[in-house]
Amino acid sequence: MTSLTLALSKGRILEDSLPLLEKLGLAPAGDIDRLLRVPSQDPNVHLVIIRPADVPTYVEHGAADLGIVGKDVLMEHGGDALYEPLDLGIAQCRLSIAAVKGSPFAQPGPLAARKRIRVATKYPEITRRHFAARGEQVEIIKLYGSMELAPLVGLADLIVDLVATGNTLKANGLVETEIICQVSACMVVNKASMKMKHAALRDLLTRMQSLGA
Ligand code: PRT
Ligand code: MG
Repeated sequence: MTSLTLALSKGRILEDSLPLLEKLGLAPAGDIDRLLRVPSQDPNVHLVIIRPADVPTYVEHGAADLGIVGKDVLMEHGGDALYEPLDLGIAQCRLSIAAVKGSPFAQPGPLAARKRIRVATKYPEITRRHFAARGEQVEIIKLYGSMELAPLVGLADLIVDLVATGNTLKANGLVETEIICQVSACMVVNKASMKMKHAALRDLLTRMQSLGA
């Protein structure tokens, strides 16, 4: 039997992935809080549990045959080297622009009249592409988390961040001014694996699809 390695995004995507893995008979057969590599209930499928941002890299290099990753992470990474066969519909949110409520930056629309807009984000590539597509040049301030804080302390005029319920923005006195894109977790597959392990991968992807993913 062909053996497969599936890379899972640690954190909230992992939580949303577990019920799906359960249904597929691929639930972790080991302590996922401690182990980085665990067998699954299927002896032919191993799981690796890694930082979300590392999943595209593992799959691209063939260290994992396939992986579950947020579209936000995939878009930021650049997904050309991977097959993206399935939207799993889990870990849904959206990537949005937000500003301090009542500030001049809270008005939707072009930024043309304003000078050197500073945008704080964990997603510099997506942000750059988004504004560049509209012919707007912005100064991008790369952060690794808690983007909501940046406009409150004068580090940035806008943020580009994930929004689910909107509660975090609201609690911090911020308003969403524009949705860049909808985000959910998807399955990505290594291109060489897709050829070499075609039958095993097809079978797995078909089973996933039949679960309504
Ligand atoms: O630890 P590391 O830095 O590697 O990753 P991480 O901390 O970003 O991982 P984690 O566990 O937070 O998972 C992130 C992934 O989950 C993202 O890449 C998305 O694909 C997905 N996801 C889905 C979300 C959300 N929903 C989400 N709401 N990731 C983050 N949020 C945050 C958002 O950044 C904001 O701070 O939740 C807050 C907003 O939520 P609401 O409900 O208040 O709007
Ligand atoms: Mg984290």
